[in-house]
This record gives sequence, structure tokens and C-alpha cells, in this order.
Amino acid sequence: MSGALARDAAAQQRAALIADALAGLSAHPKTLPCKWLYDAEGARLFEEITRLPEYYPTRTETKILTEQAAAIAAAIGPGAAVVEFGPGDGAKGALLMAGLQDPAAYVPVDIAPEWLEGAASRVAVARPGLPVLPVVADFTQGFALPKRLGAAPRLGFFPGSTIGNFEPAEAVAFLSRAHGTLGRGARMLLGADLVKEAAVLEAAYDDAAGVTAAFNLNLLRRLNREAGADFALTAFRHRAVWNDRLERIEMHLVSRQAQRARLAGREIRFAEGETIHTESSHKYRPDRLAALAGAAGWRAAAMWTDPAGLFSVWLLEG
Ligand code: AVI
Repeated sequence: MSGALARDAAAQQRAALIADALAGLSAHPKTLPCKWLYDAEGARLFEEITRLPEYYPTRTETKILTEQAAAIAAAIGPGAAVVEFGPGDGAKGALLMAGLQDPAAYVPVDIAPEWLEGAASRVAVARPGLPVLPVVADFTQGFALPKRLGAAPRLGFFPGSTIGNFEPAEAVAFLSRAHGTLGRGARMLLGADLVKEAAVLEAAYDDAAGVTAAFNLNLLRRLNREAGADFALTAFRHRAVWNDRLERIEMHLVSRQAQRARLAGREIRFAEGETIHTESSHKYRPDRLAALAGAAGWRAAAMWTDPAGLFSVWLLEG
């Protein structure tokens, strides 16, 4: 990206952050979209979270992909063109691609080109000679696939239980849009975290080392830096709570006291104990996940899990 284009993109991003923050912080209850958790520091903290002893999803999904690699490859068959939605550091993409029979191509899709470079080179190392065709696009929206894929059977790959960060209706919309992007006859390999005891879930989202707390509070630091806000970081604390009715973990920032903050020239008031809801991480029961996929036009063809039943990896057919 040229310097001018990068500055334009940064200005647009900042305007969108301010608009979301003003809307979310004037709502009742207050809320902020979780996508804003991922500035450079947020992305770094999230990587650290994935290695925490309490945060089982990454480790468990990786174990399923490793131990079930042969079964997954057999179910997918030869020649697949794999389209990964938001590849992160590419570790899971590399793992999947290494096990597949004769894949046709790997297509990592992300709005942030810097993420794509890392993922692309990781997969290139895992599978030398494989065409790697990165696409810069917002993967939550429709986008065009590279023409070079030709008629190769398409496999979407959406690991990490990122599907859980969507509201269920948004998850259906995403899965159905992905279906449209991948085309008729496509399949999708999807990672989804499963419902389990509240204590295990709450520990995973409120670790003893305080990394998840730092990840959540970093959102206020970002608003101070990019949205002209003046939040006092020590005046808020992190809370992770299991919402049993909605079967989701919620992350909140709790105001320790009655206070006011300014953001983009506007005043925002907080009562003592009032919260900003910053993220939901929905957990699924297998039947609910199958129904959600079904509502988006997919049929569950196979599901792999770990012996403790913590996490699930699904093969969906279009
Ligand atoms: C990215 N996403 C799947 C993570 C999750 O588990 O919902 C984000 C996260 N938030 C706190 N810890 C991890």
C-alpha cells in the first residue's frame, strides 16, 4: 500500500472507531464492538492469551486438527482450494494444508495485509510449491475469489471459534454469505467452542496472570489514543461472566466509581458499577451449531471433538 493510501485507510478506520464508540457508549447498556479490541497491542495480547493455561480453545482445536488430520483429509478428499477467513498467524492454516491430499491452493483472506503476509509465508513453508493467493478483503462481507482457482472444489476454513464472537443471527448471515462466496458444492471446516461448566469458561476469560484483563482494558487505551478520549484506565476493571440463558461468555469493563470521560468532544457518564459490554463469546451445543449451519444453507457432514468434549471441528457441506 502506498503511503497516501495507508493514511486514507487509517483515517477511515479512526472515523469508524469514533462513530462506533459514540453510538455504543450512548446506548443502554453501554457496548463497544469487539473488533476494536485488535489494534497491534490487542493482537499481541490475544496471541499471549492463546498460550495461557486457562485458555483451552486454541490448544484443544490444534490438538483435534493434529490428531484427526488423516480423518479430516480423507473426508475432504484431494484437490481442495482452501479459503481461510481471517488466518491470523497462519498456524492452523499451515497445519491443515500440511495434512490435505494434493490441495489446489491456499487463499488467506483478511482486511489487514500485514496479517496475510505472515500466514502466506507460513503455509508456503508447510507446503512448498502450493499456490498461495492472498486476498485483502473484509471476510465478513462478500468478496471475489481469485480466478486462478478455476473449478477446484472449494473448502472454507474458519477455525478458532471466531464464529462465537458473532451474535447467532450474525453468525447465520456470515455463514450464508460465505456459502455465496465459495459457491455451490463448496464445503466449510469450522471450529466452534462447546458449552461447558461456567467455572472453566470464566477462568479461560479471566486468567490468573491478568492477560485477558489487559486485553480488554487496552480498548480504552486505544480510544484514548485514536478517538481523543480521556479514560482513566485504573478507574475500570475487567469482568468475564457466563450468561447461562444466552450461553455466552461476556467480557465487560466495569466502572469502579461514578465518573465522566470525554470522547471526541462528548461527555460520557458512568454510574459506579456500570459496565461497557466489549465482547460476547458464544458457546454451542452440537445440535444448536448444526441448526445454525442449517439456517445458513449448510449441512453438517462430520464433527470431530477432543476426549473431554471441550471443542468441536465441523465439516459442513453446501
Ligand atoms: C477470537 N475469539 C475467538 C476469542 C474468544 O475466545 O472469543 C477472543 C477472546 N477474548 C478473550 N479471550 C479470547
